[in-house]
Amino acid sequence: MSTIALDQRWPRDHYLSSGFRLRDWLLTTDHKRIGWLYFASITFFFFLGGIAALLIRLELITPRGDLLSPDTYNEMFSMHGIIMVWFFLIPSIPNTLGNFLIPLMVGARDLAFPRLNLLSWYIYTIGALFVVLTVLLGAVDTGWTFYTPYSTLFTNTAVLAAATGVFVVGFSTILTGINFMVTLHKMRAPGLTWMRLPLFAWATYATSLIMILATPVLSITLLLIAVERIFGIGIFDPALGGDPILFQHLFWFYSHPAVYIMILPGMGVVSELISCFSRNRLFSYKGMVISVMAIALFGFLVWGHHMFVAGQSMYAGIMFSLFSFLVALPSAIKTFNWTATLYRGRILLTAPMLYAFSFIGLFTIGGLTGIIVAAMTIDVHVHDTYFVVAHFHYVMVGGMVTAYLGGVHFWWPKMTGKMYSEIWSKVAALALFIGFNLTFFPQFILGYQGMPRRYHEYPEDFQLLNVMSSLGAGVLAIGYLLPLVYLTWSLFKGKPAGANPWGATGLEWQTSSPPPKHNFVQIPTVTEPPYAYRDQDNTAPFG
Ligand code: HEM
Ligand SMILES: [Cu+2]
Repeated sequence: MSTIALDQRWPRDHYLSSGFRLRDWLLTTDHKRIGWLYFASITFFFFLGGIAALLIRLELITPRGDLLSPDTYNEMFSMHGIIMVWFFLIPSIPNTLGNFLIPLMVGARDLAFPRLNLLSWYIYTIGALFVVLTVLLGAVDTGWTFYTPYSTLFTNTAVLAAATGVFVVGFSTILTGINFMVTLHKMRAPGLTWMRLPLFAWATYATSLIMILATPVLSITLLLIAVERIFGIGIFDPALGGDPILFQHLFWFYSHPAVYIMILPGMGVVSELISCFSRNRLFSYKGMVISVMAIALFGFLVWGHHMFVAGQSMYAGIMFSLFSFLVALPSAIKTFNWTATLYRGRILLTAPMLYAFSFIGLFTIGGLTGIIVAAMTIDVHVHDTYFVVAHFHYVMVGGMVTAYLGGVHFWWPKMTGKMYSEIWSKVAALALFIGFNLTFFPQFILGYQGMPRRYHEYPEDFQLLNVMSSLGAGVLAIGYLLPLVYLTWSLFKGKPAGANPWGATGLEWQTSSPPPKHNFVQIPTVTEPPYAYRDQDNTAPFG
């Protein structure tokens, strides 16, 4: 183990030490503390959604519906999807890591609108808690997509309450997007040109664009459900002159771009990790920036690939299929560029790097199967089967969640000033990779063989693959619980990290760990391109 004479001292004054009372936290406008507030609430919702997932997998161990009643099963997968998509996947990386890092990365003392930032957290938390309370009011059984006419005409569950919660959380998303956007435009340190911005910041920028442009469409769609349910005005109900397919158009016009709200920040995180731990400049920085922006823009053109079997015209289907193939191009460019960065790099197998490797592998499988379902003729067979379930879990969990954990480990020393356990973190990363594949790979086969999604019973022939999947879910759960334990442990017992334990580039590493309350005593001036890793960095200390 090599060590260099880095400043390992604990800073005397830092953002965590300035005020310990509850009101110092609940009324804080410090972006770093708000990052922690999000961290706490998002982690809470993640485990809540996880419990629902485990119940689903427990039910599916046997072909009979013996654990949950059919209605309870429907409510379980709806709660799982609603919590995970709206309250975990969409806000997680931007609101935790983004909040913490963006001002540090651009050399600013805070986000552009610190109080708006705090307000966004309150809106998010209250909206999400509200939905969780609807479970007590009789739950929701529409799935996370709220498809009409089921949601407006047939179900007697708490659709309106849940939709209200998601509607409210949307404001938090929009405000956060505006905050990042203005910060990135207006508050970059001298010399930090757009082409010197870290890729995580670029990814946050592209994500903010989608947040601001797409979220209002979702909000209006949810309002229309309320209008139809409460006033009986025919918007989606054909009997009243409405159009049931209209809902799907509006919903996916938001929700397809929303999947890029989830994955783009993950790509940003992985770019930082790959570059740092292969001690190499990121291959084709400009190509990465262009492809991030291209993904964000093309993402708006492909919503109809969710509706190949919903009765849209063949010509519309052909165009949506074509555009979907096109989105895969910039995604592939990014994957090739990460690989090219690794090539001839000096690869250091830290826990964050293991997560980055997992990301590349799993996201590639998710992306390639995305192309398979984007081919209209195949989608007719696999639509609404477990094949689609496997596809989106490979991108969302294999992609986004893995990148999130990689990022949390990478920046943990910066956020807390402490190092975590080297061994346990690697064990967790490995458990996650194995558990994940065991859970979701069998689902590709199940779906391809014809097992539909959202059923709580199935033919006996499907049992073996379902048992594998449920076993995997158990391993996966361990992979998520472990970090909770050793990261918390590190808060109290971890070794001091020092300002820059990874020898990484980037302004955030020029502050002490944890950073001072206002980030920078003197605003830094940037003179170098990003990722200027050089040979001498090869001797950086790794615990
Ligand atoms: C290469 C890029 C991608 C392509 C071409 C693609 C294509 C598709 C297609 C055609 C479907 C509809 C399948 C069906 O319902 O029959 C689908 C479903 C889905 N995809 Fe992707 N996808 C891509 C990337 C992603 C990413 C990056 C995410 C998330 C981070 C994602 C999340 C989803 C979700 C959530 C669904 C299912 C929604 C539902 O019905 O509940 N996809 N994808
Ligand atoms: Cu889509």
